[in-house]
Amino acid sequence: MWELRELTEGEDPGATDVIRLTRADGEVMTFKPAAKLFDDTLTIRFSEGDWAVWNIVHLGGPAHPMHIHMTEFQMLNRRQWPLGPGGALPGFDLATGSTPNPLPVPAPGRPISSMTAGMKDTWVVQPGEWVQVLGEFTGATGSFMYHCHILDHEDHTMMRPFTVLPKTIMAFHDVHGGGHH
Ligand SMILES: [Cu+2]
Repeated sequence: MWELRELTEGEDPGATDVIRLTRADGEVMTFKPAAKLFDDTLTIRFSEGDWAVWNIVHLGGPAHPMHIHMTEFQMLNRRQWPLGPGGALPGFDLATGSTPNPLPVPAPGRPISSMTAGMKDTWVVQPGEWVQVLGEFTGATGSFMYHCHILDHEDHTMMRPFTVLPKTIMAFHDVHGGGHH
């Protein structure tokens, strides 16, 4: 499970671990992992009261019930790239951990049922899906987790921390965590 950061202007993406996506508005975004393992650097930091959209992108493998602690979320949309043989995502190269070319804008995915549309903290994310959920990080501060709810997955690197800081503390950090995770 990777936390992605968007490349800065002119930054060399290298040959491995490069994820290229096309947003619904046609803009191509290029990402590299900012963190992969539980003890890697903290990259997601909110100020209490922040609203944030989380983007969960599943590039192949089994379904994952993704669970985010601390607050509840509403699913904004769910899109789907078509899968190839064996459920693999064409366009994602396992050998380099990269999408050599930008993945196209995904098609509309599974419809959001009235049950799924309610406030939730866990969603089953299927391979090839790009899910966006919106949540308000209010009511508590501290360090929290998000993870896959399958214990074997959680114990094998599918768990990461994020923090919610009081506004007065957040003022000392110049990087703002919200908006693009
Ligand atoms: Cu999982």
